[in-house]
Amino acid sequence: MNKNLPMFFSLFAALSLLFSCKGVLPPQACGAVPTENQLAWHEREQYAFIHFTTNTFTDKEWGYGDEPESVFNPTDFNAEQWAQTCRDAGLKGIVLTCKHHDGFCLWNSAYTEHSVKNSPWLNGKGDVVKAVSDACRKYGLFFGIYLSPWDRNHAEYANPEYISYYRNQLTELLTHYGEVSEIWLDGANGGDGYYGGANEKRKITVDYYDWRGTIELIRRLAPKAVVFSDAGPDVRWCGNESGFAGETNWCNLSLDTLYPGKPDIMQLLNNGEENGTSWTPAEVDVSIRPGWFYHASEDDRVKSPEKLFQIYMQSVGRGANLLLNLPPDRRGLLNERDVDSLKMWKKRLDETFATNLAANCDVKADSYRGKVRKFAAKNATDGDKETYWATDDKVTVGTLEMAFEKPIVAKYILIQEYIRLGQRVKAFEIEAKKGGVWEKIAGGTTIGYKRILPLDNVETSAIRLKITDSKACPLISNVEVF
Ligand code: FUL
Repeated sequence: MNKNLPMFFSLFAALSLLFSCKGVLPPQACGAVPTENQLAWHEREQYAFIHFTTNTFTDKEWGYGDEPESVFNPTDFNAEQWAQTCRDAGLKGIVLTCKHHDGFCLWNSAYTEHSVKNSPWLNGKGDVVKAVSDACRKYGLFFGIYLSPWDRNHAEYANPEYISYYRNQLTELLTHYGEVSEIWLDGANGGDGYYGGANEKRKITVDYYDWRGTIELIRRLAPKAVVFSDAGPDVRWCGNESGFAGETNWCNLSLDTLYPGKPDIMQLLNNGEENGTSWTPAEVDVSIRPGWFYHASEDDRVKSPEKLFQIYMQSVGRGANLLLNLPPDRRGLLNERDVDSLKMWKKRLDETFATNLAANCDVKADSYRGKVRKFAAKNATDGDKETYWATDDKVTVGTLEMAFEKPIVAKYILIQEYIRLGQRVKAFEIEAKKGGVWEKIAGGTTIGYKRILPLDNVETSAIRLKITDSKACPLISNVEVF
């Protein structure tokens, strides 16, 4: 082969790319944008929370901190059953309560006696954190940690010494168990507790935890992790534990003007802020049972597959991530009832989103950026999340029309913005063509990373997405119809 050929080919490729873009520049970012870690977090979409500790054995939700270590004694502990169940249910990882408010540590921490090492389980040689992090790696799941800031066992809680204790434990967790992808900082601080025998109520000030210092430590020890708390910095709480993000859900939030007790803060967390200055997307944490921990009395109150599907639509379907809590029982296993419900939920998801009817459809837009292929309508249906349909700057409305070879019955539409350049869309409508006439069948406000809307089994030959308002030119990277 002529050795100059590869050079000709690359020159040709470069020229044709230049020609096809005709020097049209991509849009500039609009407002806050996600970091690489946040982008990776968005793609995880749904994963498990696991609440397991002495509470599982004392039948409580919040341990006081005085429970003897001897109560922790699962009879049939199997972290691989947890991981396999999660993987089979399409959950992408596990965030484990390594320490809940009672202060009991699921690993052998060098800094306390209140841990598995003083329990009868495996003669004090067991390590739940290791078992779970190993199982996660084996089943291709990410691993995350929950380390409760509030510690009702520790004598120094509310004193400066406790902050060093907390950071020492965080250091153990972030250095002994491989990569940690999410760190979950709980906001609960109920006041009373055992506190090394003091049995009293302790109050802390807003700046007690010095989160800035702790987050610096996290950044150093776990550079790929996202940090969740009520108000970020990387991921925010959605403002409720019932399983829904706002129908309007901005990933933006102004962290500098947030403070505990701010009026309407739950609503703010649920909706985000259109012009918020930080990229702080919402995570929806909800339990498959009424409680976060296992209680035999709740065995018949496991959420049904249908309820889980509804939660999925109100979390992932609204551009948030879903953190679904699965509490292992006293055997140390995910209970059969929970496993069955998860299986049926996964089946429902797989069946619902099995065939993307927009994959090979004929797609066109009323306008596209610089009239170059790189920003044309086809980029929204090409299955490549890095390409997108865009309009010219200043054009904040637009219509994307998908025509189907044969009439279809549409049940759902899934839309995604190219969030690398910021969240933009403020309002949109979905129309279907019926008997040659366009009819509005759905609509909404924000889209963000992902929006899924039901279309009520509409029979149609074409569907169009109308962006009716946007903060800047809309960038749509993906549209799918099911
Ligand atoms: C709350 C805690 O108080 C609950 O026990 C649970 O851990 C939940 C996820 O967060 O703030």
